[in-house]
Amino acid sequence: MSIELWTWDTPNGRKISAALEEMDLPYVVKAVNISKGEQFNPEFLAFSPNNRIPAIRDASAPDGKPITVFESGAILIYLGSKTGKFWPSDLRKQTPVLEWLMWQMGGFGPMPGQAHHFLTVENEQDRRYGLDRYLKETRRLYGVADRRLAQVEYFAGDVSIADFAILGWAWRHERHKVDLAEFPNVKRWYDAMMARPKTKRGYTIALNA
Ligand SMILES: N[C@@H](CCC(=O)N[C@@H](CS)C(=O)NCC(=O)O)C(=O)O
Repeated sequence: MSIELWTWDTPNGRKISAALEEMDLPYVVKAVNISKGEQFNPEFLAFSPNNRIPAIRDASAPDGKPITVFESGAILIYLGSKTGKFWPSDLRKQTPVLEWLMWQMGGFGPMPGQAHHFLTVENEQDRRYGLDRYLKETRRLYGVADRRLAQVEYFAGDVSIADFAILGWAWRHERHKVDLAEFPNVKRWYDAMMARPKTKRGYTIALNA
């Protein structure tokens, strides 16, 4: 049975379409137009109480019963646990996946997300401090990623759900004014991830129709 992916064409949304493709899980897209406020519809809020995409509805969890999951990090862990793919069960291998997934959820998402917000503020005085702060913090995070990827091919060694999470935001590097040429290890990783046919499908499938 197909998983329902409630989503929109955004970095957090793309994380999950790419993961579903990579895990060969059948899914149907349920578009939630966040620019029209559809994330506040009671039907969506009933299982995504923070009024944010993405969220999923899986009619058949591993125990055979239906389940819903919101928050992209939780969804990635759920899907990895369900399939046994990109989410190692061995604690030593799982720990770096969790570290880099949490690094994304806590920083490499919220910081560029704030930069995107301040880029839209028209009043220069209102914009300057926030934009400067979040662009700087975003660049710092790219530096952290670049140093990590100088040591390992993918964030946790092998391709994992952490890569799917981080890729969602790296996909918007132009929007937050980052030139990947300045972060050559990130660029090498980004190009390798985007060359994966299933990931590519996750980034091209329509999420807004
Ligand atoms: N921590 C959440 C963040 C989700 C999030 O911020 N989603 C945005 C789109 S990328 C959203 O739904 N925004 C709607 C709103 O702000 O009302 C996750 O990773 O799932």
